[in-house]
Amino acid sequence: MINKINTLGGYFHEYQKSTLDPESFWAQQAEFFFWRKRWQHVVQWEFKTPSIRWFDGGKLNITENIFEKNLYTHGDQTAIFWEPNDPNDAPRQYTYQELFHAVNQMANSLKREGISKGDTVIIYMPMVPELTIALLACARIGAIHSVVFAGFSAQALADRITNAEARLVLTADQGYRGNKVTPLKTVVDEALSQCQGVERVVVYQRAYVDVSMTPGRDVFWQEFISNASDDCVATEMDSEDPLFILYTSGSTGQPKGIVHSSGGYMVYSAYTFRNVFQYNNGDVYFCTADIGWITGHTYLVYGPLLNGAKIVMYEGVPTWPDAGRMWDIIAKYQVNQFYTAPTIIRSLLSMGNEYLLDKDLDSLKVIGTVGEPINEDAWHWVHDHVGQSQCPVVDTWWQTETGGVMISPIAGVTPTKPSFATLPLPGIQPVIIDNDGVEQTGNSVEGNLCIRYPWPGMARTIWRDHERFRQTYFANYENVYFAGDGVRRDEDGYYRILGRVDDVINVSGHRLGTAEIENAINEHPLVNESAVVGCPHAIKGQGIYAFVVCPQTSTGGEEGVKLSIKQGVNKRIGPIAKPDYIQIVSNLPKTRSGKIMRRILRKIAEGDASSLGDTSTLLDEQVIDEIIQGALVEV
Ligand code: 6R9
Repeated sequence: MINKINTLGGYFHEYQKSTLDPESFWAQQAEFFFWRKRWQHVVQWEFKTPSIRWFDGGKLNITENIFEKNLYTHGDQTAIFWEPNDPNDAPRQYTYQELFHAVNQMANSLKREGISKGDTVIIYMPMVPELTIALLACARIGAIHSVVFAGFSAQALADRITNAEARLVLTADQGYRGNKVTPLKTVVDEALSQCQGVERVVVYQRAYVDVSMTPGRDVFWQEFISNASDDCVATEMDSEDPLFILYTSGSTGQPKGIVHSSGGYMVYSAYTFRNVFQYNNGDVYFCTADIGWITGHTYLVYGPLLNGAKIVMYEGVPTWPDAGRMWDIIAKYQVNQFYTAPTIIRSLLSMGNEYLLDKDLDSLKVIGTVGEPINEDAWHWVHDHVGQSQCPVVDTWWQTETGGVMISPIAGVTPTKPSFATLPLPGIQPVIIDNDGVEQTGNSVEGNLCIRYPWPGMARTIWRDHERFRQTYFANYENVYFAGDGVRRDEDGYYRILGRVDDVINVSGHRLGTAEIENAINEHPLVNESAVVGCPHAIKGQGIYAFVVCPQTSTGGEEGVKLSIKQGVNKRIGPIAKPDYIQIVSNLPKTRSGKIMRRILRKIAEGDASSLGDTSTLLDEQVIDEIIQGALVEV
């Protein structure tokens, strides 16, 4: 079993060990896994190129560490409790043994199809157990999975299929989320009409509705796996072989295919899961994240399953059929650890406490949050009412790129402070650097959050674009990883994340690049140009505010144009990227050299026009007055 820290003294001791001698520290953690062949070097790295290699020379398969290593002790134990969208539908369960067979059967079917180590597979599925099976089946045979969140549009899916060079897509006929039905297969068909290379589409029948099936290309899941053996020897992987690609937004238009490794990611996801949540064998753990995001990868699938955990996987949305659904699920499965997002907490909070009445939440031991800063109100509400003041709340800071939690309390061990991610986990060395590249030492300082030394779970590259990887994370400041977040270290040495310092906005915990949204808006035939910034939003954390230059709004009037801009963004990216506010302006504030002054637009969208700062480099100051007068929020 993985080392678990139990006391604050123990934490400081482990932390010190991990910084004084990181190699011994991580080698010790890696000992708990089954390696076909032991590594030769714990870590080899330099952040210039960058080149990061963990457990080099080691051979393994992550699924052998989920299954073979543990089946004799907990093969009959539940791995997945699956809760359907509709509470009246039948739930499903898998033991580790059953999951193992299902994974093997799919793995063999993929092999039969000609998929092998190093091939990429796109997964565009709803939150059903088969989604987890799909990931693990890929991992079993060394295929690199790339999950695309099932809320993304056909165009966004096509972009990812093209970039990942996938030959095979796994999807479903439909997905259910609350009272909404998503026609996933139709979206896949549309995506495939816009990209090349996909030879096979496997369709899981969630709803058994009629879908169009292209002969020779499309096959139903049941048929695809029929007659495949449920016995499949795992493919041997090098530690540094890619396990998966997951796309995330950056500050420029194109999403980045973040690549994670097999060995390091395994060690890091399992170690952080056990420690942050203080998972004990037999506990029931519930993470509300969709597997389409990194949280679902690391803390619904890999971290928990590597620890032999019992997980609850929920198909639907937190407010369906009403705002008590989360509490019903916790009571039904007697959940011990509950990991969710501030936006979900805020939305449940806003619906009132009556949904908590008579719910049995006594099983809860730990509550975790992730995705964005948690405001104090939400923190106190979840702590007092959901956790009944008995559960530590762990505010976990991390990123798609970091692979696992970086700065977070260890539940019940680290004293918490509302809205603080508190202290770094062992092995993580945060540094704060100002915009001039000067490290801010000591406490009560603020600046850009960077990390000094590699950790096993960190991303290794951007798929097919290592130069962008270097530029984004390693070029701004020398010899550190640059996270893109601002941070404050308070007088106690506690870390408080302040939000992104680049052009990324965080809507309901989901990262969206402003450039990506602008590109989508600019595709509208009547739009000349646009600038998108974040604005405060009570539930989503940040909303999307678009300033749009659109000289001819005649057809359908201004409202008509706004509606069609929203539809365009929906089609290009997906519903999460739809602007909350669209302000039509005659011009954008620009510098003499033609740069849009986003700083000013941000202030206006934040309702803070009184402190615009220096506007002397503006080409035309009048445009600011016009924008302030037409602002859609109070300024
Ligand atoms: C895991 C995940 C990463 C960005 C990150 C930061 C924000 C995540 C946070 C947080 C404050 C927390 N973020 N956790 N901000 N407190 N506890 O969310 O990955 O989707 O890649 O987003 O989310 O801005 O840089 P990802």
